[in-house]
This record gives sequence, C-alpha cells and structure tokens, in this order.
Amino acid sequence: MNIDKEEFQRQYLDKVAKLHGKPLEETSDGERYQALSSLIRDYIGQRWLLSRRRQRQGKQVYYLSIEFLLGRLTDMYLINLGLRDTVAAAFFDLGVDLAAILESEEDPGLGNGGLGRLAACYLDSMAAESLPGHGCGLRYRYGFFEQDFVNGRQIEVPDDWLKTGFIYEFRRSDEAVEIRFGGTVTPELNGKLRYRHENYESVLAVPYDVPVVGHLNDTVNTLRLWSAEPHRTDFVCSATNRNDCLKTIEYKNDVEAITSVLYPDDSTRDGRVLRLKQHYFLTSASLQAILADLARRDIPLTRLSDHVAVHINDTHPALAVPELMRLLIDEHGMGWDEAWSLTVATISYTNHTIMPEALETWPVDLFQALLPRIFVIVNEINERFCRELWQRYPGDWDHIRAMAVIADGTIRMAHLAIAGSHSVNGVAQLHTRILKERVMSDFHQFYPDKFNNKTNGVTHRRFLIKANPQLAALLGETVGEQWVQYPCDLLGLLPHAADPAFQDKLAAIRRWHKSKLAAQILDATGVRIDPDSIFDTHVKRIHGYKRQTLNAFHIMHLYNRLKADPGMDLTPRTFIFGGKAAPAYRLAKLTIRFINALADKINRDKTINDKIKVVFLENYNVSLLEKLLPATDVSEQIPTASREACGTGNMKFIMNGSVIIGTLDGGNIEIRNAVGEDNIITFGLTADEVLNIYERGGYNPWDIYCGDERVKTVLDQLVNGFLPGGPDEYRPIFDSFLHHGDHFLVLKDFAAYVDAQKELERRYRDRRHWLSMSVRNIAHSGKFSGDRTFTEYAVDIWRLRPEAPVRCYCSADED
Ligand code: AZC
Repeated sequence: MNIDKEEFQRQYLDKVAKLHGKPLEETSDGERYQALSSLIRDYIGQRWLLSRRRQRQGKQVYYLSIEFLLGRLTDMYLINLGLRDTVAAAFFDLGVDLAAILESEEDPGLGNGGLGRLAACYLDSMAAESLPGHGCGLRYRYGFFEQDFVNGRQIEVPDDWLKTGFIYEFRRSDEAVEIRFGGTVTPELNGKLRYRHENYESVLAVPYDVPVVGHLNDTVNTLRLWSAEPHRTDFVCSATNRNDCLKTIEYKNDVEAITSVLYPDDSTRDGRVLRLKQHYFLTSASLQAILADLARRDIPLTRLSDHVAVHINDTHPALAVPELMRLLIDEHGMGWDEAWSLTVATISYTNHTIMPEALETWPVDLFQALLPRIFVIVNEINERFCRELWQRYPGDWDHIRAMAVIADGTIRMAHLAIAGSHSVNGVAQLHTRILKERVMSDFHQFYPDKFNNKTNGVTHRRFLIKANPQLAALLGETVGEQWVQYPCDLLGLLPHAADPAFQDKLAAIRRWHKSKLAAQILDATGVRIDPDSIFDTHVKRIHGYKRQTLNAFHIMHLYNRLKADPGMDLTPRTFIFGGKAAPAYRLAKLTIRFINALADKINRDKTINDKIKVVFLENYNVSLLEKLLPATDVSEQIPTASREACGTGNMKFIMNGSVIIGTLDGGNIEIRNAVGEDNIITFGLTADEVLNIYERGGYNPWDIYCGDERVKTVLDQLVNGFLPGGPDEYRPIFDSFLHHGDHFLVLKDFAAYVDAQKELERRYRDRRHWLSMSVRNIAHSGKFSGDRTFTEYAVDIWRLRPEAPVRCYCSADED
C-alpha cells in the first residue's frame, strides 16, 4: 500500500480525535491500539471489495476447520499491506511505542494446537499466492482457555477474547442461514430418496467475516466464522406465560452454547451432543453459503466441482459429505448418483493424526436423534459403499465390517470422509506411509489413487518476518529481498554458513532476543536466567506422546550429576517449557505440576551455580511462541516415533536458526533430509521399531528400571519426597511408567536421549560449528514454507487454475 509517513500520521491523529475526542498524549495504549486497528480496517475494506470482484470467476477453495488458531492480527496486516516500516517510523516520530500498542491486542485463540495453527498458516499462504481460498470456522465466544498456575498446577480460566470487541470482524446478518436439529423425517411420497424434515429446532447461523490480507498483493480473502443465535422469536416473556418464558430462555441458552467454547467436555452425553452440533452447524452453514454464492455467480449446480473445492481439516467437518448430499437432493432436486459424484469431486480430506482416540466415531442413537435426515443419508452411503465392497470382496464379512461407515452401533467419521472425498492426504511422508500401510491400509487398497502426501508447511511471514524482523532483514541483505516471495532463495545462505562475519551477525541478533526474553521471563516468573546459557525450548500441547517427561527426566539426571560433582564441566542451560494440558487429561496436568516442582527445586538450589535453570511459562499461545522462536538455541522435538503426524513447531524453529534435538518422526525426518544429518541431532527408536513393539503388546519397563541406575534414580525421585509437593503427589506418573507399561516408550529412549544431549553440548561448545549448523537450518527452511505446501494442494488436490502461473518452489520429495 502506498502511503507515506506524514500522510499516515495525519490519518492516525485524525482517527484518534474521531474515536476518542482527546489528544494523542492523553490516550492509553489500548486507545491507541483501537485507533490503529480501526484505520487498518478502513484500509482493508476497500481492497476487500475489489478483490472479491476480481475473484468472482475463478474456482474458490473453502477450507473447513473446527479450529483457526490465528494469533494477533494487527502486525501481520501491517506487514502484508507493506506498511510496517512506515507505521513504525511514524510512531517513532510521534514518540509512541508501537510494540506496547501491539501488545494490547487480544490473541484470538480459536484453536488449541497444530491443526488449528496450520489452518491459519494456509489462509495466509493462499492470500499471499493470490488464490481465492477462504476459511470457514466457528466464532467461539470463548477461545481455548487461558492457563494460570496456582502452586504449580494448571488452572483453566475462560478466555473472554471478545470482551472489548473484535475490530477485524464484519457481521453479515443478511447472509445468516438456518440450521435444523432434531425432529422427524418422512420420505416424500414420490421422490424416492427425498425426505420431509419436520418438528426440528431451528438455529440461526450468523456469519462474521474476517479479512485475510495477501502479502504485498491486491488479494483479500475471507475467513468466515459462524455464530449461533436464536431463530425463533415467537415466545413472549410475561408474568402470565411463565412456561413460554422459561422455554425461551432455555432455547436461547442451548443455541448460544453451540458456539460458546471450543471442544466442549465430551465426558458426558450432553457434551458429546454439543460437539456434534458444532460440527453440523459449521458444515451446514458453510455449505449453504457456498451454494448461495455459486447461485449469485450464476453457475449451475451441475458445475459445482469445477468452481468450488471444499477441503475438510480432519474429520470434524466430515459431515460435509452427507450435508452436501442433503442440499443437492432435498433442496435442489438432484438425483442420488449425480449428487454423489459431485460431492466426491468437490470434497477432499486431510488426516492429522493416527492417535486412536482422535479417530472420531459417533454412537448411532445420539447421531440419529440430533441429525435424523443426515443419518438417513449416512445410512444410504454406508449401504451403497458396503455393496461396492461386497463386489470386490464377496463373502468377506470381516473385511466389509472393518471398512464400513457404520458398524457396531457407531458411525466412523474417517471412513465417511474417505468414501465421500476424492483425495485423502497425510501431513508428512512417514505419516502418509503409516496411513497407507497400517491405519488405513484397507482403504488404500480399495482406493489407491485417493491417497497422497502433503507435508505441512508454516508461514514464514508470521514466524520469521514478524517474529524476528532483525533476522529477516539480515536474510534480505544476504540473499536478496526476493526470498520473501521465494523462500527457497534462502539456500543462498549456504555459502555464508562458515563465514565468521555472517555468523557473528546472526549470533548478535539471537543474543539480543535472548536478553529480551530473559527480562520478560524475570518479569513474568521472578526467575533470573542467563542470556548466555543455552536456551533449550520445549513448547507444544502437553501429551504423553510428546514426551515432556523425557525432557524432564533428563533434566533430573543432569541435576543429579551436578549434585554428585559440583565442579562438573557443563555449559549452562536454561530449559524452557510451555504448553496447555486438556482440562480432562489428568496425567498431562500432573506433568505440568511435576515440571513446575522440578523447576522450583532446581532454581532454588544455590549449590549448582545456576548451571541449570528450568522455567515453565504460563499460557503458551501464538504470541508467546513468537517471542521464543528468535531466542531459542535448541528446539525439543522428541515425540514417540510414529505418533506425531508431522509437527510444525520444528519448522518454525529452524526458520529462526534453532537446532533440533529430535526423534525420527513426522516432519523431523524430512527436516533431517533437507538440512543434512550433521545439522540436526536425532536419536531413539524409529517408527517401525515402535510399531513393532506395539504389535508385540509393549515391552517390560522394569528391565530398564532395574538395568539402568540413572533411570531408577530419576523414577524413585518421583516418589521419595525429592520433589516439593510430597511423595504421593507424582505417584501416578511413576505408575504410568512402571505399572501401566510406559506406553510412549520414554524409558526405552532415555539412554539414547542422554547421549544425544551430550552430543548436542559437545557441538554447542564449538561456537563456529554451532553457528554454521544454525545457518544451514535457516538456509533449508524454505521448503517448509506453507506456500510450498499450499501450492501442492492447489495443483494436485483442488485443481485450481490460478491466473498467475504457480510459482516454482524447491519441491518436496516424492511420496
Ligand atoms: C496435529 C498433529 O498432532 C501434528 O503432528 C500436526 O503437525 C498438526 O496436526 C498439523 O497437521 N493434530 C492436531 O492438532 N489435532 C488432531 C485432531 O489431529
């Protein structure tokens, strides 16, 4: 956008006056933020309109996702509009601290982890590539909870992110649609597969559109977030009709609950019903809007798949399959066969996990009561699918039952998604291989052409340019500014990898960020950390398979060594943790308590000369990650091999020059192939070894406990009063390893991890060598830009015909 500093200052001061009616000097950071965001909203509005007009003809992609973990938007808008330098200079002249203003923004946490953040990354990439790709999600009244620590324990506090309003959303009441729950269905007398749906509860889905601005181009796409509102207004509240009044209130509460929180507690039936309601609400509202838009563009429904691609992000939106069938058949009078081929040609599906508990199923009774018409359609899909299976495997009932969409009283959403879409992809080569060969091998045999791999990628605009502007500038000076459009130009850093002058510049930037982070950590936790220590970061959701415990056990072991030999030659290290545990996941919550207790014990111990420090930062979210990325030397990516479908943190860290210590899992393998095995430290069991252990029914953890003194000491310290909190507090963790089989093979990988940590320290001590590793990681990170991944989706799956030729990226390896 072309606007100079003086003009921006004039417009900004004008905005401050109009909004607040007082001079800039008297405004708070919050008020200054309001004025800035309101001005940005004005800038975007006009471009949005023009972009919509331009895009009308082309094929549109709709990315349906139950989560969009956006992170703060203002700075990204400034970067993408090309205004960040101008605005920074303008504020500097006005004596205003832009960083403080940006901190006033809420961090919209409409997601909880990798899947939601990936969705947000792809929105950014689609807009950057000038392709018409839009997000469809839910406008949760409360975001994923805020995490507080009380006595080291996680407390969940509601995230009231809308309390002061969300300036970047545009409510579109006139495009609201109706969603129907419950009721009865009866076949139409003469339409064989058409049904009449009556006595249902009606809910209004109201869209709120959030603009997604492309990087330095004219594209503004849309993230449409749906909000549930009461539809019926025929109840009147008065003293004489108390019953109606109560019904009204109940109805209103029920409706508003639909978009109240992300992932309602599913330990009760009511909670499960609410989740299913959310899934249907999202898919039905989005598909109705998509078809309405098609009609506005005068495109006949029979051409749907030429003009629209609907992508489902995991199975939460898998009801898109039967819902699209319903709309085509019931609302538009199409026959089953035509509707089915259009549905399959339109929909594509990404699987993000092989963890069995995440492969969604719904009990038939619950499903049928809430979505009677959709159930009839799913039943029909299942019957037809089973007939096809019968043709292929006549008489093989076991095979057919294993693949059916409905079996044993449950509906299997992954099977529905595979049968009803033309493409099924995993998110890293290993993950896709495991899907094809193990988890979905039956389906892969049946539909070999549907399966493909799309290794994840992340947006370097947010996680490098926004998070680490100094590094971004150094990269521009070194390889040319074009790297921003062509991230693979970063390969041009390779000749500088061993150049001391370049290394020193990189080191100075990292040191600056480490100091800044150390000050923030002191402020937030009271713990003083040494900016010259190794910053070793482990941030992600807390889960058994992500193995925060493995990291913690190694820290305990290091501490034990230091206590035994206080003069031990150890490079000072700061271990940084961050992550939320699902509220109902008791062991994960206890892991947080355990690490906090360990941190407390170590940080208070004056005899170890501050050689190790441990901090667990509260409320890990996108904004916190952005602060950690540029300050991290070592990134912990240590899941049990085969369990982490891909991981995306690994990619964000290497972009910033951190070195990974990691297992051979998911994206780590492809990172190792790209950066070379000398520039990453890998260890531990391979995925095939892990899967073989699982097939054998596990292993005996006592062998390791009894055979490795280090492991025995550390485990005993969980239950012998070594940690603050008492000897019984952490017993469930002890038991999970020794009495419940160490499901995630932490003890099995312990020795290899300790060796890898030693190797890491050895390499870190050779400063020049370490910096060259760091440079090589940045150099090879271009391949892990979401722009590369997105381009692969666009070409292979969505078959977009972009106006501009698709840019050429360093290609991903073959599947
Ligand atoms: C995550 C995977 O666990 C992670 O490995 C992957 O990188 C990410 O998706 C993006 O593909 N999965 C989820 O967050 N959630 C589910 C239900 O899979």
